[in-house]
Amino acid sequence: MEDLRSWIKLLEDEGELARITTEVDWNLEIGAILRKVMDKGGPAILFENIKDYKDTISTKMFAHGLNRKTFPLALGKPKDTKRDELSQIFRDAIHNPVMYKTVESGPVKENKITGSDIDLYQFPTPMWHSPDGGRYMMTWCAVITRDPDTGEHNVGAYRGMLTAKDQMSVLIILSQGWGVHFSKYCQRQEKMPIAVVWGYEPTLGIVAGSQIPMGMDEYKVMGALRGEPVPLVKCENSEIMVPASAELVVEGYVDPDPTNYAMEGIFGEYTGYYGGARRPRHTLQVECITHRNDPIFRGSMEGSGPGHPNENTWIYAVTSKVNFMEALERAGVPGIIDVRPGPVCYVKIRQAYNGHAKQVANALWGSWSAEWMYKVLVVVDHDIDINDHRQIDWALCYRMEPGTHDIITMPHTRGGGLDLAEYDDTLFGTGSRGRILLDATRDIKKAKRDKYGNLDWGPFSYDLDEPEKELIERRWDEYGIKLPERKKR
Ligand SMILES: Cc1cc2nc3c(=O)[nH]c(=O)nc-3n(C[C@H](O)[C@H](O)[C@H](O)COP(=O)(O)O)c2cc1C
Ligand SMILES: [Mn+2]
Repeated sequence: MEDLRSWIKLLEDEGELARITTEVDWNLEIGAILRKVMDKGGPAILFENIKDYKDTISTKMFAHGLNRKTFPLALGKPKDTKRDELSQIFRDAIHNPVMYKTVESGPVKENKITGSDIDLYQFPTPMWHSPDGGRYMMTWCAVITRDPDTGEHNVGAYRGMLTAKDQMSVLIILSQGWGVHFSKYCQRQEKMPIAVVWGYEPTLGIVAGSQIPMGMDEYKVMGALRGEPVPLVKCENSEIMVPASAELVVEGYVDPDPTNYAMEGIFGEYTGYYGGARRPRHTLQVECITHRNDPIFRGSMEGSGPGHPNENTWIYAVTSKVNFMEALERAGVPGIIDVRPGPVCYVKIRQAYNGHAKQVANALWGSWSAEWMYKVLVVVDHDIDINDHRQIDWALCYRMEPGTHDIITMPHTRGGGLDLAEYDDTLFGTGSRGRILLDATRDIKKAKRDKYGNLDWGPFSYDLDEPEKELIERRWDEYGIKLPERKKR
């Protein structure tokens, strides 16, 4: 796929797109429509008739491009592709990056706006949720920065609120990709050049919204996901490279000087709350806009919660499993059988020694991907199915003893800057979150060992001995007991 337009066409051909041609209001109506569409598992949406956006540079907005059914399509796979297969594709891409290619020009250069002609209100940014501090233009976008030391790009999705025709206020968390770059520019006492991209084929959003190992250029992971290099063009005012057929690119800089701060927040976040307190924050000062003819804007409804997915829900389900598994592998923790990411993270191990579950926790909490993950960690033994909550509940009840070292808390670790359960202070660059390990593995000192010293988890009171099992099977018809057909769960 070469651009957003070919992605929209593919979705339409697959019956996964709705065009809204009746007029809708950017002020809360679009957000409300998307909330319902996402909750009910509806299609991607192209808003083609937006109030106040008839004679503007952009008149259309695309949203909800990634969902359960379309995520595999974005990776060139059939709709019913299994999640683990998608995770494997992502994992292969990280390990086999494909260098981008530089092209001289492209559709994104069809129009160029500078100086006093810059007007971000020409693009149909919704007011997403009523308590939001303003209109968030930066939602499903890709923020591009370059490491001033190595030149590597970072591509990340970060929120940004309209504060003027040529300015947005942003939330820079210093442990995120652009935050690491920003710290370096601050030390040099330089402004950080930045480009924000809206509207390209879907692998851009996937890499922007996923945790990719720090220092790895996301464009190269995109190349691997696409199976071909991403064609990039140079920005007008910086050395940053952007997709040549993107819909819209906003170029500018972030100035470390606090006199350029503007109010930012609150914003309806993925945690289900309005996160990131309203306060003065850094701003993106816009110097130049380039866009295609009749550009399609891209946005997303970020609020989410149990039963209320957003677009990142589908990305995280696939990509975070890779980081989770690799953190344990890199640390060399043996016996890892499976992991399941989510608000609560589960690890299934074949326990070999005392402290094995703590080794798992230490490896995860110290790893680079811990920023948003592994806050609540449950470790279970090899005989527990981590996809079956009855089994997990059983292990938590009968293999974990509260008041002992089965429960370990680790206060004030870095990370999770938008989690309102924690001590909120993104003012100092990132959050500070506590973490908990629920060690629901069997106490190895109490487990039985066979004559060779192997751990034996049984016997279980519900297991029958072989002679009796055999006896009643043989005589079953004689008893005349009718058993109900077992329904498949
Ligand atoms: C719509 C949207 C908004 C986001 N807003 C922010 C944000 O304001 N700040 C932030 O640090 N992460 C935000 N994220 C999460 C990051 O995109 C995610 O952590 C990603 O891994 C960042 O890339 P990086 O690892 O290169 O920093 C947002 C994600 C999405 C999809
Ligand atoms: Mn990154």
